[in-house]
Amino acid sequence: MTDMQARHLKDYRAPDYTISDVHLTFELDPERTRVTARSTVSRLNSEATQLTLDGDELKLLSVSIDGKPCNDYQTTDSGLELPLPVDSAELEIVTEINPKANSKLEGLYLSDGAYCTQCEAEGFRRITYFLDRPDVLARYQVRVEAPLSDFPYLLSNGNLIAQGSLDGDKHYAEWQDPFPKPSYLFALVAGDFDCLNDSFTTRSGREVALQVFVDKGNLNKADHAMASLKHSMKWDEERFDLEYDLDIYMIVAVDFFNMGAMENKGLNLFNTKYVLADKASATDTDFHGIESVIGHEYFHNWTGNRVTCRDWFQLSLKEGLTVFRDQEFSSDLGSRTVNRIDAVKAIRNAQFAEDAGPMAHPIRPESVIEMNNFYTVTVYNKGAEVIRMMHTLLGESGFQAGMKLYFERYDGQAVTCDDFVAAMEDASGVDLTQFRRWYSQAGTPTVAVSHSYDAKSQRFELTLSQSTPDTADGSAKLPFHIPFDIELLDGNGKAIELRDEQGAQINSVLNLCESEQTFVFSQVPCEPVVSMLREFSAPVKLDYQFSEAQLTHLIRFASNEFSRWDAAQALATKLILENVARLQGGEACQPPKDLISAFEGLLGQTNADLAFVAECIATPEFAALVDASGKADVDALLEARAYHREQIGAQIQQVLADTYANLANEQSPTPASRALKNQCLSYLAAAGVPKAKALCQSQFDSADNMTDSLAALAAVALYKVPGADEMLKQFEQKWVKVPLVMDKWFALQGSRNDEDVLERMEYLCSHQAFSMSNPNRVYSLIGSFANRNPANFHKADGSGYRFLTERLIELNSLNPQVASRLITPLIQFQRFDVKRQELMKGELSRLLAMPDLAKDLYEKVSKALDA
Ligand code: B3K
Ligand code: ZN
Repeated sequence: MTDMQARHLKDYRAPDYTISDVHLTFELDPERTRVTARSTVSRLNSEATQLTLDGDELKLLSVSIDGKPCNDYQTTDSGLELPLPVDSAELEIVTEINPKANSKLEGLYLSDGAYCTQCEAEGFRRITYFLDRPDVLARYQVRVEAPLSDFPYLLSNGNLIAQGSLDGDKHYAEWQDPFPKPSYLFALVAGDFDCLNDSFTTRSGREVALQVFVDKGNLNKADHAMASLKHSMKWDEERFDLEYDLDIYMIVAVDFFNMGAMENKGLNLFNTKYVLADKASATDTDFHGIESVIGHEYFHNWTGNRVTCRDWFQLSLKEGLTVFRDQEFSSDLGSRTVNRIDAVKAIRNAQFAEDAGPMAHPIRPESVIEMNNFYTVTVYNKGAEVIRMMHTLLGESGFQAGMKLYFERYDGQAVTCDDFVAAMEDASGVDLTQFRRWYSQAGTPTVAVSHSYDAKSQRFELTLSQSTPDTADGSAKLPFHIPFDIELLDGNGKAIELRDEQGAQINSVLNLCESEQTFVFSQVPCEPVVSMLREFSAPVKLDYQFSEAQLTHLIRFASNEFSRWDAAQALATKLILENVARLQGGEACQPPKDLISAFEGLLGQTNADLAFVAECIATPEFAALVDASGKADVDALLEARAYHREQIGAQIQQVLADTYANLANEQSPTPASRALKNQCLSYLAAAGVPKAKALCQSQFDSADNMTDSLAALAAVALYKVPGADEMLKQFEQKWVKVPLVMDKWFALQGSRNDEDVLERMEYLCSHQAFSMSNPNRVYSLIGSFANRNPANFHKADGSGYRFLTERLIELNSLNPQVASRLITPLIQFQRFDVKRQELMKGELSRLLAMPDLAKDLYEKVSKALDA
């Protein structure tokens, strides 16, 4: 029986023993790999007499201590216990593992014939018995042995120190990593690859060899990854004053990978999705994703590897900070506004829902059953928002001073989120006492806004009050320190200078620290329109009834582009929800008139950032609308949203068609121009205007890049434009041998809202290019069905929920981590009507009754049903 016990942050204890050096030898074999681990163990707690090591699915062959065989040990469900009443010892453990049978893709496994590893969070214990916890930092030396013909490349962390041939066809390589590291950063790869070589000269003049390893035949798709790596290295020197520290940096792309990528020291492992790209097969979004993930893993070298986490509850220490860093990297290299919009969408479309559901947790969780369940939008994305708020409060120079102090204090150590905040505080002098609540309290605060204006005294008062609803984790809800960025606009759209009661100029970021606070502004010549929460200055919801006129004013005049986008989205959301209410009352929907004229204005701006305009005119996602609804009426929401798109497409079809035509004729199209062009196309298809079919068909036929080809295909497939099936067939025939492109096809199929989609899903699950054992395929087909096909997933007869549950049952034994990622929409049932809630709960009960339910799913299902 698997251990379903939760572990708690409050129970953290420093380890009794540590391992300073470990020497690993791998004799690779698909089914019987032999691992010899020789560790130098030191006792930290002089009272300790027994060493307890973690282990999972290992066959133990032998144990010896200081060269003498030891039989006095015990294996348990979770590891190995042996008496060790000494201050130091040399421990040798030999285990045997079966990489071929490892379908969980944690520990050592085979991906399309290549050996590779994934150890974070607790995969190293599936390789050997070890102190598999992040506060045990050891120096690693690794020897890998394997047949030369199939595995010419033998890689591990650090520097290559020896290699040679062995008996028969075998050869070996030895690697040494000079930097002590926790076991989760260990990596090994053995296989046959094509390798792209390059180099980077650091600012201090050291030359670093760069290598990107890809499956044979894919070398021409590695250039963008390499360029992104070099940009990352340079950017981290310039913006954060951080230089790379080894002589070599390797990236290996593998097909079978549970998540995006992994920052193992000097040897990153990547999902092929975040490495391989060329114009023909990858979209602009893919290119951007690659740049950002390559950056993210590279930035971990300092924020994660050089300074790591004391325990897994501190995960946001490295993840929130590194997401913040990768967001800044993308913003410095590309459009800051569009990157900010993307980040905010992740919070509003997914993180708010997590806070409102059974898995709600603070960015530093207090209790965990399966650690892999906590690589969440809360820990990552809200964690990054918390770092960003500190950046707002301290300013760039204060923040960088904090980073400098953090590295001075903690380089080479495993530390806590509190240590990070203390460094920020000490370096800047800004008091972050109350701010720390963002680490311990879950939930999305709502800030309610009211105001009053006195024309005579020209005083404007803004009252902000905050409240946070209870969350499933039961964490406290004391007032947060909320940086609240505002702008006051006059009737002509001009910004009014912010002055306090005494008339002194003040900063646009207000510090809301109490439950309720009133801010008084003087010398305000007229009643202003207030732009609020500019740049999404805190991860909160606003409670303020903007009028349509105020929102259109903000769309036109807010000095900050993000605020203009935010106002456009708020207006669209407001109009869609008003139509939902009309439908519920048996009335007909009303066209979104004000929004339509705002869109005409936006599309008419000749010198605007086109990607920004594309984001402004985009329709809020179903998930964001559900969040804004409180309780969602699925059918009315879908109908109102579809009506909204049809109306826009139909009423401004001429402007959309003209914009489309201008952009389609551009001599040198850019990702931004494609984004806007394809947004126009999608509205025209949604409205079913007569020329949509021909436009889509001709774009599909003539596209020289995947962005355009996929956008045309999506427009016909999602809006039932005649000819969709033929185009899908053509696309399939062209790309059936390219798995990453087939993922796009699967994702599109999974999100089609046609009536027969479930039957088709059964067929697609048996498609030659599909496999339940490959996470990318599963996320594409099943994930898009569960997350991007609300009409079918939430079908009133429960067939969508049943379909997902059956796939989860399959995945529970095959790859529980993938199952656990997919279950999210099923556990977030609270937002839906009682009938749907019951259907979802019924499926969850079915899962809970399974005799061999993995703890990944157990944690989520049991919490959901308890709620
Ligand atoms: N640190 C890894 C994620 C590991 C997930 C383990 N289930 C990738 C990243 O965040 O950079
Ligand atoms: Zn990360």
